[in-house]
Formats: sequence, C-alpha cells, structure tokens
Amino acid sequence: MAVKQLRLDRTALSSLPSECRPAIDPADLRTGMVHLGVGAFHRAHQAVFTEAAIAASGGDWGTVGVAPSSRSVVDALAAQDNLFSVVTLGGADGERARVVAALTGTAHAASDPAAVTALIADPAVRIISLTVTEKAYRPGAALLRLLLTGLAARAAADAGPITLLSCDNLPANGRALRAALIGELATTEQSSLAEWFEQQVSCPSSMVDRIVPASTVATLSSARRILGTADLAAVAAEPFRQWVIEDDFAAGRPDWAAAGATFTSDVTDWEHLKLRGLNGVHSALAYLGALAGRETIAEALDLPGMRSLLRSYVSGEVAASLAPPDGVSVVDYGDTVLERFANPQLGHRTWQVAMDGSQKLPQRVVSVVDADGVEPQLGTLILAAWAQFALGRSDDGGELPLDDPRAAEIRADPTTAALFGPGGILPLADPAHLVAVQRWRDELASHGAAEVVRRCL
Ligand code: CS2
Repeated sequence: MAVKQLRLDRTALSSLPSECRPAIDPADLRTGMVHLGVGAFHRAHQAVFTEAAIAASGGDWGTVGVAPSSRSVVDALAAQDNLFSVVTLGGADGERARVVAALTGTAHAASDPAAVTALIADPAVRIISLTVTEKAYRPGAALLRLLLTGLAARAAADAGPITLLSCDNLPANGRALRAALIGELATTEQSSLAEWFEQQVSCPSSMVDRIVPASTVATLSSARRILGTADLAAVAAEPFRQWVIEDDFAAGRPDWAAAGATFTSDVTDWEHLKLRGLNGVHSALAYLGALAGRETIAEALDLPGMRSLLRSYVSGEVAASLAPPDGVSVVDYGDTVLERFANPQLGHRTWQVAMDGSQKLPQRVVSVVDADGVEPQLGTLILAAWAQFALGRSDDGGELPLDDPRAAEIRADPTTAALFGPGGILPLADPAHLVAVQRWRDELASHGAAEVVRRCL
C-alpha cells in the first residue's frame, strides 16, 4: 500500500499529480543568485520566471532566498527542501497548483547576517535580486547596510562583477538602489569600495507585476487538496504575470525572455504606467474601500460608481501624466487592470494594499496630481481617502490599522496642511491641490466613502 506523504519535499515529487510537478529537477539546481526578501511575491513571480528560464535554456541560476526578519518562511522552506507551490486563482481552468523548483537554500538575515555576507561574497553568485518594499530604500535601512557589508566582502575576496536587480514598486528602482547604496557609502567614507562598486556592479531597473495576496489558511488547504500533500510555504497568485527588465547585467543572467519576460534598454515608461495605472488604482480601492467597510479589493471595486470613477481617473488624469510604452493604450491597460482586480478568488485585503501609504503614494498618485498638464480631480480624492484612512476609523466606526513607517508623525498631526503642505508627509507642488484634498476630506467625512463614490457615477 502506498504511504501518503505528509509534507512536500523532494521525496514527495514523484507522487504528485504530473501537472503539479516542477519544470526542472531540483537535484540539478546550482546557486547563481541570492534574493533579498523571499516573501510570497518573490516565490510567485521571479522564482516562477527563473524556473521556466532554466527549464528552457539551462544555467546555474538557482536562488538562495534571504528573509530579512521573519523566520517562519525560512523554517517552512528548509523543512521542504526549498520547494513550494504556487496556487493560481481564478484562471480559465479554475484553481491549479504547481510546485516550483527555483530555490537552493534560505538564510535568515536578522539572526545570521554573516551567512548573507558570505553568500554575497561567493563568486558563484552573480545576481542579487531584491523585493524588500519601498521603505527599505530609505537612508540607513538595515538591509542596505547588510548588502553593503556583503559587497565589501565580495570586493575584498575579488569575487567578480555582480548585478543588483531591484524588483520593488519604485520608479527607476535600479537607479534608486544605486543611489541609496552610494549614499550609504558616502556616510562610511569607504572610497575604495565606491570605486569597486562603479566598476563591478550594475543596477538595472525592472518592472514587476503579479497580484500576490498574503497566503492564508485557504491557500494552504488549496495546496494540500490539489497536491495531495501539505505545503506550508504555498503562495497564491492571479494567472497574469509580467516582468520588463533593463538588459544591463554585469555577469550574465538567466534566459528570462524564454520565460516570457521582456528586455528593454529603458523601463521608465513601463514603470510609470504600472505604478500609476495599476498600483495607484489599487491604492484608491484600498483606501476608499476600507473607509466604506469593504474587506477585499474585489468588493471595493463592486461599490456602485467605483468602476466608472477609476476608468475616468485612468483615462483622464493617469493618461495625461505619462507617455505609455510604444503600442500600449493607457485606457486598455486600465481596463485589463480592473478585470484583474475583479478576480473574486484572490481575496486580496484592502488593509494589505493600504499598508505603507507614505512610501507608496508619491510614485503612485502624487506623481499624477503634480504632473504637468494634469488637472487633478480624482487624484486628490485618492489622497484625501488615504488621509481619512489614517484617522483610523471606517465610515461605520470600525477600526482601521495605520501600518506605516511614518505612522507616529502622521498621527501626531493629520491635518491636510501637515500631511500635504511643504515639508509634509506627501508634499504637493501646488497649494491649490491642498484645497481640493481638504474639500474631498470634508465630503468623505460628511457623506462617507460609498456615497462620495456613488455620486461620481
Ligand atoms: C499592491 C501591489 O500591495 C500593494 O501595494 O498594489 O503589491 C500589487 O499587487 C502588485 O504590485 C501587482 O503587481
């Protein structure tokens, strides 16, 4: 009688349904990359692209995943031979799950920074990719320091050139990473490292896209049901995935084009489109939806008037703020985004997207409101919704969490002048826009978000 596997690991692979097995044999993987921030997004995005690239064209591009602070992902992956599954939700053929073999190991930066330094200094490692969220690029952030310590060890070991590949939702994320690291270096006066950095390190920018809600009990039970074995590192994602990358690699790269990625010499237009036309719209749904008591993004999109409000925002203000990539229509892009957000299986919580607004809104919404040639209407409504969200109460009196690195400052003075005036949390270029934000705040406070949205119908 066959013994039922209790937990996903290499020995379990042969008993998985064939369509659930990895695209490559994990025994063949050799490390060539380190990823900082081995959360759900990395596993459902870059890991999937990398596995497909290796399956198509080979290469020693297995990844060691570094968790900055949380231990649980490291423990879960270590117990599973670094295997995990991606549960795809809401595709044409229903819910599916497939095990991905892309990771060759894990490290926990908080408890073992020396292990991370050693990895960065390893000559076999030629790319360090990052999903560390917007706030990790702020001056003095612990992860930047750790990355620099690793790079110093690499320079000392003469371990060769390396690429730092940012996959965070920031405009010009590669240049932002480079600037943040050079800025840190200036404070430590390591001029020889700065010189090595200029010669040996490339920092291409990239635009990443896939909706990956936080894993839940439902994710784990779907994985168990489909795989027939438990996977405590499973992640859930929408079917869509996109990656546009600047082709500037110091020491080679996987054949991600074979996995569906697009290479370009300048990713700026894609970044602006995605940050403003997708992420900004996501933030609008998060704040207006949370104020109106909606738990998920799909439920927020269902508020009467919401779709037409967001369509006008994208076709009017977002479109006027940017030049889209060649051949892409901003209006069509926006419509596709709304279809993706409407996926009812995702259960993506408004609170999750609402997190870290002070770090996200500059590139998502302030960039639209402040752009030349834009007459902001709805952009100021989104900012007003964030400000009202920050007060901590939904329209029916429920508590709303302000999870933000600048929460203390925001709470100390949440007036429109303090939040959006000169020197504020999200300073706006034109004082007239502060008046507009205040007007929307008054409307939201008097009528509630659902009614304000409905009136835009
Ligand atoms: C979201 C993003 O949480 C958020 O702020 O807007 O994580 C979004 O789901 C991804 O960027 C989609 O690619």
